Amino acid sequence: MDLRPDADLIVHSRTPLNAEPPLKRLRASFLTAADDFYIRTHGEVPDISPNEYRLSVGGGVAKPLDLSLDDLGSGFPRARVTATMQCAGNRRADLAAVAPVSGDPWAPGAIGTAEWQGVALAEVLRAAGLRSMAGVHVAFEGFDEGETRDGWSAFGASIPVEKALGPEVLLADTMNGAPLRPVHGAPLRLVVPGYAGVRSVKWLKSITVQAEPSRNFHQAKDYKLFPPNVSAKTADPDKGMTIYEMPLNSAICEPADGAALTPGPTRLRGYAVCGGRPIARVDVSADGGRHWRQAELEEHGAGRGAQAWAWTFWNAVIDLPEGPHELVVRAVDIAGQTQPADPADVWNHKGYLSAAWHRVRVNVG
Ligand SMILES: Nc1nc2c(c(=O)[nH]1)N[C@H]1C(S)=C(S)[C@@H](COP(=O)(O)O)O[C@H]1N2
Ligand SMILES: [Mo]
Repeated sequence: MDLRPDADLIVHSRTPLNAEPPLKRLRASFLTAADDFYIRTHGEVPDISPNEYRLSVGGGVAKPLDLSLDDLGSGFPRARVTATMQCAGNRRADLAAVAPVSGDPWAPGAIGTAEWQGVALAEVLRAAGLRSMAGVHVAFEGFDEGETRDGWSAFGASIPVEKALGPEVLLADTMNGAPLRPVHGAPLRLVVPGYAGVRSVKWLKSITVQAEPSRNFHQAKDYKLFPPNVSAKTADPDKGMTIYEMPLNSAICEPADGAALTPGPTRLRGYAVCGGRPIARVDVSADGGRHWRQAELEEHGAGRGAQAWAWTFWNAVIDLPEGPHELVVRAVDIAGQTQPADPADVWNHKGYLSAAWHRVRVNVG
């Protein structure tokens, strides 16, 4: 199988393959290079022959479809979106430092941004004669299977129809102008900008319009947010909040945690992201959050306002005297909402949506 060389990613697990880039490389380019894009899989990467590939569209539609890649290419207009993909477990390591959580201890690298191209999901749903709109869900299944707490099952997820009809939601076949790599979902994956990566089903096999959210393990039993007083033993999956939209978040990518620096002006670089809402401001501190100053927000392509689906890159220069320093970042969105100061305030036993101020300790000497 054509697995990409991943020797230079930080590998959390080999089977299934879960890996993230070092933060310095993540920050190297606004559109994340394929070699630097995090990989999150729940089973084995399926081997799919493009010639035999079929996507089925069924359920509550007037005209069920069975589409080849050629059908998709010739029957629908091309669409594109620049969007950030982020795992619901991004930055989980910060929550694991508060108290034990389940899942891989991702640093802030379970995130990446690409220009995705393909066809709009809405166009395909319309061609299939989507019947009902209100309260309907669009469910997806992938060709991959894996081990879950409930046994062996295919990967699946769903999104509410209102989101599914958004022009930003794509059935994508390319990433930054190149064909999707097998690990990222070739030949066709869903891309749901603003939502947790888990909803962007890779190796897309079927689309089903239905009255309820998917009953697939990953939708119905996993990727739920629980209050801090609920444990793995007491959690009732039906009572957890299904994770769709991602919260406001930010991270310092440079300097690295634990870096040894020389005294003087030091440039901090990082990202800020908010599932759909523009970033209004990024604050940085060199003293653990007692004093703040504003970072410069970098413009890319069409400008920040046009890129609510993509992250915002920021940088700031701070004069650091000798000694240990705690560098901190927090972002503010256009509603004036900001991030919690302390990971303990958002701790949950599954370690999802870790979005407290990001802190990096450096030594200047
Ligand atoms: N079919 C399938 N789709 C999937 C997954 C998977 O294991 N199987 N993982 C999901 C999760 S949890 C995330 S975060 C993203 C990761 O996409 P990437 O590996 O391309 O970065 O894919 C999502 N789509
Ligand atoms: Mo994920």
